[in-house]
Amino acid sequence: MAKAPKILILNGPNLNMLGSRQPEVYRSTTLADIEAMCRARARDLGLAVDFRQSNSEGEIVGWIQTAKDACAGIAINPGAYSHTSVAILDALLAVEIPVVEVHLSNIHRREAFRHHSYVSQAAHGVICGLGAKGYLMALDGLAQLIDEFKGGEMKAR
Ligand code: CA2
Repeated sequence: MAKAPKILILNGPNLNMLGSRQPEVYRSTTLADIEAMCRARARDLGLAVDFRQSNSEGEIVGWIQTAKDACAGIAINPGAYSHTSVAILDALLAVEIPVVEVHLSNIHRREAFRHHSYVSQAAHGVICGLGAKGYLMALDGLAQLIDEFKGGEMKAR
């Protein structure tokens, strides 16, 4: 049987704190809850999952670089690095696999500094404001994008 295509799900700084504070913005779901939801959805879609979180920009860049050969797609919630990191943008532009950006909150209804995301320039799709369900939608979208890439309907970028 063919190996399930692997999706790298990346979470940026402070997302390990989910569920502990600011439930009015991020609800009460923990990152472990989100991981369990993603694993269940990935199983249904015939995908494998590598779920990671880091507070370090360099570590996230390194993981993106290794995904180029190891993974079929990336779902990323870059956290605050969305609004600051050209390094993460450059790494994503170089991988040549589908990328979907996810935010739990609607960044466009929040402070002005959250309205711009560098990462969006490398993303095939962006989902925000739908809480943890956004991660499941990212997986659904990636499953479709991977098929389109395979069929040659879509170029990496
Ligand atoms: O809405 C999102 O998913 C964000 O990526 C979350 C980031 C924020 O900087 C982005 O602008 C939008 C922050 C994640 C930190 O989450 C915490 C959760 C509980 C307690 C402290 C931080």
